[in-house]
Amino acid sequence: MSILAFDLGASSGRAMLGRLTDTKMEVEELHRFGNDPVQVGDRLHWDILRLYYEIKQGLLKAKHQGETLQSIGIDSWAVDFGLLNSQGELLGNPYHYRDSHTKGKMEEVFADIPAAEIFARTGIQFLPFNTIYQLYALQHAKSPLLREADRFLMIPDLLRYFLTGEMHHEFSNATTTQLYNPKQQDWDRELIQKLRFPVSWFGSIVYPGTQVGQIRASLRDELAIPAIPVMAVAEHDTGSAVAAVPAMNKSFAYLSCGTWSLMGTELDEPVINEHALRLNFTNEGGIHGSYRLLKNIMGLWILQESRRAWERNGRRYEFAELVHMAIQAPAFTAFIDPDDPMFLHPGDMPAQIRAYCLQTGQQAPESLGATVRCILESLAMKYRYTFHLTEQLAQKSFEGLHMVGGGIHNKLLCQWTSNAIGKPVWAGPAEGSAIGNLAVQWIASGELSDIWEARNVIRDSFQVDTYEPRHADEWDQAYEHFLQITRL
Ligand code: LRH
Repeated sequence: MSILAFDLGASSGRAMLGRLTDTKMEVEELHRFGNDPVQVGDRLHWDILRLYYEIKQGLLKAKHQGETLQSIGIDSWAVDFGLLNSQGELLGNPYHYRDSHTKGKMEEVFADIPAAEIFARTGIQFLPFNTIYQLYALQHAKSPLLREADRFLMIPDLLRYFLTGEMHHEFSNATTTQLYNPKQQDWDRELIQKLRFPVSWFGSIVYPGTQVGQIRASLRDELAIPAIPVMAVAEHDTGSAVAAVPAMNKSFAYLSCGTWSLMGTELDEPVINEHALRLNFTNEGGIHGSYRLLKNIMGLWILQESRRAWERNGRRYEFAELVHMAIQAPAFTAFIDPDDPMFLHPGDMPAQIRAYCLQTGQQAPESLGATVRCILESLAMKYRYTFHLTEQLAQKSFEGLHMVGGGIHNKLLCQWTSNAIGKPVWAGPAEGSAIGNLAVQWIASGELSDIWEARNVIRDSFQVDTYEPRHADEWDQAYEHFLQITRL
């Protein structure tokens, strides 16, 4: 028997088939597909029906390969959602969290409800695109969607609903809305009411590892497949990625490295205090009641978006080529703060980087190599900064850093991260989210006893590369310069 994980990222998705032997996990990529957002006029949307189509393709490929699926689970990026009418039909195409309609909305909400109160209730970091501000933006724009809407489902909840016909809210993703209260272990209905969002949209919450339906009859007929159980996993991809961190003990730091870089640690309880509020750390729900104390760092998005800009100008570069150019460029000539809001929305990233450098009195990178070098060095520096903040907040000292996710294919970034933090980096597995998704399904079926057995098996099954720090003095000096430039 095998199981299937659908892992949907902000630029691509995949269907990964998992098999468990006595001691090892085996993962096979059955289907991979693009997930390109679609700009329509001023709005940026996800192509949700295409994603559902690709999920069906994954199911068909499993069938054609003769697999008997024990269960399936879906994880995706957080914060985004669909609205459904009273007949259970999707209203419109979900907005992309990088759509500009949330600009300035967070501050408008604070005028009504102070940030400190929102944080005390939810423990979630302030990102302008959190679900709470997206809903507020729709309300503010008097969107007709809100008049018609009867239910609200996060992206994996929505796709799961398409598959099963059942509506549930999965816990890990629900926490990212900034409308969930970890103390009450439920939606914060008071907060929802204060914002005048309909409380009836927010139904009961299910936890990772719960069976939440099976493939509905119409889809079974359409694809000629049997009734496969559908499981709630850590449906927030970062939750699944952290479940797959091959840590040896409870005290570990991780960096989930993809379009976003998510850095932090796993704890039994959320850290909701003034310090966490000031540093803008988050407490996202994880598996088996754990919380991820972490911070979002803009991540490889800046490089992906730069590459798109260069492609628009006529040439598509492979990431390996860009990394090679970065190695040839001189070291530490310009820094950016990757988390400056000017890098959040789609646009001409190389031009934005030049503008940032000029504004901060630096020489702007002109060549591709210098631009890529600036991005990767700045990311490594921001990792160092965030690593220290995580240690402070968690009151722990970490021996090194686990890196998981597709970003670890960028070996230069792994090495520079190790150089920057002055500690070893253990990089792997690259398919963290899919593996964490599979692991939760195996724990639910009893084939793995718990997350620690799962992490041991993951460590034995997948490649993990160690990077030791190099050139410590140069990186220390450059870090001081980075702090001055970015005023962190
Ligand atoms: C990473 C991620 C991250 C969220 C962002 C919207 O894919 O889920 O954890 O903050 O997307």
